[in-house]
Amino acid sequence: MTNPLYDALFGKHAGRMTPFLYLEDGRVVTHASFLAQTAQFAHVLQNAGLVPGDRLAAQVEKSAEALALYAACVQAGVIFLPLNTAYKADELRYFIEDSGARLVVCDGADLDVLTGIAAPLGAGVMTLNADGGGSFAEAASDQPTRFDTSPRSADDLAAFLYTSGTTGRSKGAMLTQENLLSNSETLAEVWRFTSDDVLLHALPIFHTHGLFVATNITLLAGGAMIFLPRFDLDAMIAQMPKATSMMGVPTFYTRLLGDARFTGDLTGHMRLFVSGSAPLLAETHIQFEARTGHRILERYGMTETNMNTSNPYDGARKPGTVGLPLPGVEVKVTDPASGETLPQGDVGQIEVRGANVFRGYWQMPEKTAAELRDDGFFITGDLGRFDEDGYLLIVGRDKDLIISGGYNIYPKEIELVLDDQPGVLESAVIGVPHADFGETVLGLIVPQPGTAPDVDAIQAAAAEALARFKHPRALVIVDELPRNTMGKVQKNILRETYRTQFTPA
Ligand code: MCA
Ligand code: AMP
Repeated sequence: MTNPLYDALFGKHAGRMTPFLYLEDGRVVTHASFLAQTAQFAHVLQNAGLVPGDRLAAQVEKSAEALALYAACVQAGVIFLPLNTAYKADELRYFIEDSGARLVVCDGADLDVLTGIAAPLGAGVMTLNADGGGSFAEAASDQPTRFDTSPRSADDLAAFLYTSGTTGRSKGAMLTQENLLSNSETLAEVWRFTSDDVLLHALPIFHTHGLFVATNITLLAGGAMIFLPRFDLDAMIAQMPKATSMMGVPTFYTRLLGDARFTGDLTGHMRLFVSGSAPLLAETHIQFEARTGHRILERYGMTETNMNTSNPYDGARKPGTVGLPLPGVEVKVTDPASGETLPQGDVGQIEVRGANVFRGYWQMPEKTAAELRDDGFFITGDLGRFDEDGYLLIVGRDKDLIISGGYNIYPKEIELVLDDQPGVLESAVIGVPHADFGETVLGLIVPQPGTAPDVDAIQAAAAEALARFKHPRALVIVDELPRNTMGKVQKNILRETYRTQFTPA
C-alpha cells in the first residue's frame, strides 16, 4: 500500500537537489533537504506516540520548518490541523478540545498558554519557532533522515481545517488525501504549473489558499517558491523579478496597485497572477491590466471544497466572474427552497460536487447533513448565477459572513462576545466596505434600558476573546435593531444604512 498524497507531493522529489524554497534571509532549501527534514520530523511524531489518524494541531509562524511539519504529518499519516497565528487562548482551547488533538506544536512564546490549554486535555505540547528552533526541532536533530512512510489510502483523512459557522461554533472540515490531491492535480494542469515555476508566496500557510492551493500545486509540479513570512510590499516588489507566478487575496492586488514601483516592467516576465478567497472588484481587475498588461485569473473555492471554479488560462478571463467549473467539479445553481436546478441566468444557491468535496464536519453529523446532500452536492452558502457563456458570478451570500482581507469572520461569534458585556441588551455585527480589506467589522449595540454601555470596556473584552482580525473596528450604540415579521434582525438594512453613514479607519 502507498500513501498517495505523500508520494505525489513529496516522495517523488527524493534525491532532487533542485531549489524548493527561497527564503527571505537568502537560504535556499532544496527538495532533498526538505524531504530529509520532513523524515526527521516524522520520527519525532512517531516517537511522541502519534499513530496514523491522530490529530496534530499547529499554531506556528510561517517558515520552511512549519511546512516540513505539514509534510511530516502527511508522511506519518497524522491528520494536520493548522491554526491561525492570530487566535487567542479561548479560540485555541475550542479547536484543541474539539479535534481531540494528541499533540500541539506552537511558538516558544506561547508555550505556557498552550500548555495550560493542552495539558488538562491530555495533549502534549512541543515548540517550533519562526527561526526553526524549539523543542520539536531539537528532538528532530538527531533523527534519521529517512522514514518509512505510513501507508494511507485516498479515503484517509489528511487534514482538518476549522471554519466558523453561523451559530458561532466552528466546524472541523475533514479533508481526505483524495480531496487535496485531486484538486492539486486539476489546478496544476489548468494553470499550467511546471518544474520551471517559481511562485511568489506571501499567503499564510494555515488556510486552504496558501497551503492546499499555492503550496500543494507547486509541490506537485516540482517547482519552487519564494517563501515570504507575510505580505510585505517592499519584499513583494523586490522578489517579483525572480518569480514566474503569484497567488493572493484581493488586498494583495489593491496594495500592489497602490505602489508606483509596481509597473509593467516589474511584471513583464510573469506568466500568471491568481486571485481568490474574496471578491476581486472588476475595477481592480481592469486597473491591473491597464498597469501591467496582465489579466488576473480569479477562481473560487472554500475550505470544505478546495477550488471549484476558475477563469481559464487560455480564453477570456472575465472581470467580476469566478470562471467556469473546474474539470471533475460539478457546479449547479439551485432554488434554496426546493433544491431544484434553476434556469441559466437565475440567481440561486451554489452547490458543488466532485472528488474535491470534503467528507463532512468532524463529530457534527447534523451540520454535515444540513450542508452535504446524500447525492454528494455541497451547499456552499454562496449565491450566484451563470452567465450566457457558463461563467459563474457570485452575487451574494446566504450565510452571515464577513470577508476581511481574505479572512472569514462569522458575525455570530462576535455577537456572542458583545452580548455578554455589561449593559448590552443585544448586538448585531455587520461587514461594511473597506478600501484595503474589502470589508471590515462594525458592531451595533443596543443598551439595556437605562444603561450606557462602556464602549472602551467592550472593545477591550472583544480584544481579549477574539483574534485581532475579528475585532470590531468600531462600535455604534443604537436604540434598536430592524427586524422582519419573524423577528429576525435585517442585516441587509443595517449594511445598507451603515455603508454610507460610516467609514471605518
Ligand atoms: C491583519 N489585520 C487584519 C487582517 N490582517 N484585520 C482585518 N482583516 C485582515 N485580513 C490586522 C492586523 O493584526 C493589524 O492590527 C491591522 O489589521 C493592520 O494590519 P496590516 O499590517 O495592514 O495587515 P497585514 O499584516 O499586512 O495583513 C493583511 C493581509 C493578511 C496581508 C491582507 O490579512 C493576509 O495575508 N490575508 C490573507 C488571508 C488568507 O490567506 N485567506 C485565505 C483563506 P493592528 O491594528 O493591531 O496593527 S482560504 C479561503 O478563503 C478559501 C478557501 C479560498 O477561496 O481561498
Ligand atoms: P472559507 O470559509 O475560508 O473557505 O471561505 C470561502 C468563502 O470565500 C466562499 O464561500 C466565498 O463566499 C468566498 N470566496 C472565495 N473565493 C471567492 C471569490 N473569488 N469571489 C468571491 N468570494 C469568494
